[in-house]
Amino acid sequence: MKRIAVYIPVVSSFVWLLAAIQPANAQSGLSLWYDKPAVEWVEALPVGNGKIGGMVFGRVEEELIQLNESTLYSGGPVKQQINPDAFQYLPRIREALLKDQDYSKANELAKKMQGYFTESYMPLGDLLLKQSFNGGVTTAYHRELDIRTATATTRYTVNGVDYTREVFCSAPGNVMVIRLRSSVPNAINLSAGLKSPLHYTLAAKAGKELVMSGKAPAHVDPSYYNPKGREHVIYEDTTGCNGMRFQCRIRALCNTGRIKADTSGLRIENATEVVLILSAATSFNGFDKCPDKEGKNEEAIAASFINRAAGRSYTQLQEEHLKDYQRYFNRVSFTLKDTSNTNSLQPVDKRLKAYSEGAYDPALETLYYQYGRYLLISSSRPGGPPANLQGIWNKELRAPWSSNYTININTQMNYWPAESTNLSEMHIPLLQWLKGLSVTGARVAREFYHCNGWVAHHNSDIWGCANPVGDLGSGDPVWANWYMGGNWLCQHLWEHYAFTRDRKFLEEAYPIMKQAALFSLDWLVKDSSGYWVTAPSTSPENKFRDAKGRGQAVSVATTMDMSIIWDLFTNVIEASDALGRDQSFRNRLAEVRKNLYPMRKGSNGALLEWYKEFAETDPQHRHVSHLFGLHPGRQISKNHTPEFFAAAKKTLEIRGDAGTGWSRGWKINWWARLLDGDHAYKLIRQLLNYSGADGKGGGGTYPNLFDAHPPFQIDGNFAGTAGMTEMLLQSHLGEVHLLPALPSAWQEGEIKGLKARGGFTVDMQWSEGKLSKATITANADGICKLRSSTAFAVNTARAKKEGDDFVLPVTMKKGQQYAIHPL
Ligand code: FUC
Repeated sequence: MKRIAVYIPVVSSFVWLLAAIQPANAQSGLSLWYDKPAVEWVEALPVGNGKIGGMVFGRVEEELIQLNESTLYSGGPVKQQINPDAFQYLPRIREALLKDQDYSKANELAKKMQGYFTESYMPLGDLLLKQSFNGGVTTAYHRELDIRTATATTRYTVNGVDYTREVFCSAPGNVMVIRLRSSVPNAINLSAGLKSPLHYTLAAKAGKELVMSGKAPAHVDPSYYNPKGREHVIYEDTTGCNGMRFQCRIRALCNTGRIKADTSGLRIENATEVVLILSAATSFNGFDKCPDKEGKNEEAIAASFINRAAGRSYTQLQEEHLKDYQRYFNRVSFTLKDTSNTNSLQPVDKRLKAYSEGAYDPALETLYYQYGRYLLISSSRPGGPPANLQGIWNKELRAPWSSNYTININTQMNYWPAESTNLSEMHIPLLQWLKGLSVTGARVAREFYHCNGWVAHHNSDIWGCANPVGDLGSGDPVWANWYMGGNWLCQHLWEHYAFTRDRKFLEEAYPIMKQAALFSLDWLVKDSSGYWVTAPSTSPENKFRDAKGRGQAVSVATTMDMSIIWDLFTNVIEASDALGRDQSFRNRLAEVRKNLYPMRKGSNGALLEWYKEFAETDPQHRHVSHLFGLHPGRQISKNHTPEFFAAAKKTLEIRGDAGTGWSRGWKINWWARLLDGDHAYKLIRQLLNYSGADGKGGGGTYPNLFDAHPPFQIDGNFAGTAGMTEMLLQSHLGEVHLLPALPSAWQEGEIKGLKARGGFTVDMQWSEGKLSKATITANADGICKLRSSTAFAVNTARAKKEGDDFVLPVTMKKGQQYAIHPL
């Protein structure tokens, strides 16, 4: 008979225990804790090492850890020559747009220029841990994710025995480690099983290991694409490349008790402490290798990881993990004065709910901030693929939007906090992946458009899909036919250099940026007034009304296209200057840049999204693509383009504060760039709107603090962290602007370890809403132009008044540190 579990939470003693072991310099309150196990996936707690991802439910008798492996995708290398006729439509679409202004025709022609859809990110499977307690009642239940140690812990008491389960994913160890302990000897009776929604078989090894070997499908259709008369998950590809192999192994180690293994799983009896080590690997061998025929030996890889880890003690594995993780995590601390001091006595889901109803909880804001950094360290590690739409955490075979790379905003958004919050290394997977994308993108540029350079459209995957998707004509051009994915991603190459001043990196990145610029030079055409324009052109994923009132997507020179090209050319010009190469090419870009179709204001004072002042079909649309120049671009600013700065503000006022999770996240960044801290703060509250476990509360945040589009998308988490940083420090205009958008809600606080472009590290304190102390450290030689609304001095030099602010250029040498004294 099934008993009903009663969960009696334990709060205080555990919270104080944590406080006692806290490292001296770390921020406190960095734990997500709950008094009940997770029922829904968005209540489970994520752990990860960039390779293995786990969602820990914290259940008592039937623990579930849903598993992922970051390279496990359906499909294989992008197919070539999929639409060799596409280029023939380019002159026709241009004629329809530039001569006839026939947008319907342009839309139909755009469809003829599509390729196949991308592939999908796959779940690896489930780890099930069954423990029997002979019907005992559970008390003192507590589960948490401590983001200072990147460890998920579940504790409870049954029949007078205290049980503890700890889970972490070690990046240096390449494994997930689970330790189970009981307070009374020999009280652990456990079975561990693996299963997967993919094709798989199980085998037992050496009496203590369970091995799951499987195969990913050769193709999976996106969840939103369900043409009749065909399978949507296909395992056999008759045209050449079958899907990826994978393997997941789990081994049990214990000093006392007995372990048995067969194909039904591992069984452990009468143990006091059990350590389970889990490894996983796939045959993925790069974007251009068939993972079946030319795949890596996943079995050897998974075995080597588990063998290495099994040769170490739990303490050694834990130390190795902490040393690695904390090297990154501890670089930044962020505290806000919190006068309540009682919030952390509530579980996080209850706090979030109260917060979204208006409660004061600054520690939840700083927890959310650091959670974004935690998620990036856990989902994006050098050597692995970039974090996808769900980071690395996905349970669905046909995940929303294939859990791939949506590069018309979402993938870029994932990486906004990477440099500014001192996690530059975590940016590397994206930058590496771009190399492959530029190769597939060059093929697409040639095949689809007969252009030089490389191009990518709105969607991609681990295979570097670069073509417009849509299954040869079934995609809506409002998303499928957008040409700026590669150009925008190149901004990340430049930003990595801007923050790190790593010249060697820039030398390698420059050709990729240059090739994107070459595509753009070929892609631009002159309009009748002599401006360089893009045609066809879309503004993701919004439509305008044509003369007959019909919603249309395809037109000419959308503001986003022109802003992204302006940004790319500017970055290439600055890169060429920094490297001292390609003078004539950079001059050519500068010439073309002067004549790019300019930004314009509409009759309502807002920035125009399209070439003409069309009516919008959805004035509150979640995408506000035409504000690219405000953020993440640098074309619109208060001091350099005040007119467009005002127009951008008007645009956001009209768009409103609502939206999907990621849209709210972007708005934090925009309001920060508009130097309006209070409005940015309003959007933080919008982003931390409690969506509920079912997402019915709308855009915002799930009980496990994952971003809710809804459904779950990780981008909003990253945009939230980036946006809060942007409120405290900006450096995109050749200056280091301290506290540019401090909200009145954050009267007193401290942040340490932020990074600014130019290679600077910044620590700041403020009270009564004003800068009270700061230091700046140079990690490269250069001039640091400081800007603050508070008067300040560095040594004997006083900052000069400039507009509303005080500014002071400081010449710095690598390694030098200066104290900034507010006056
Ligand atoms: C774009 C957005 C959607 C969603 C999807 C992954 O299509 O418009 O809101 O974020 O990407």
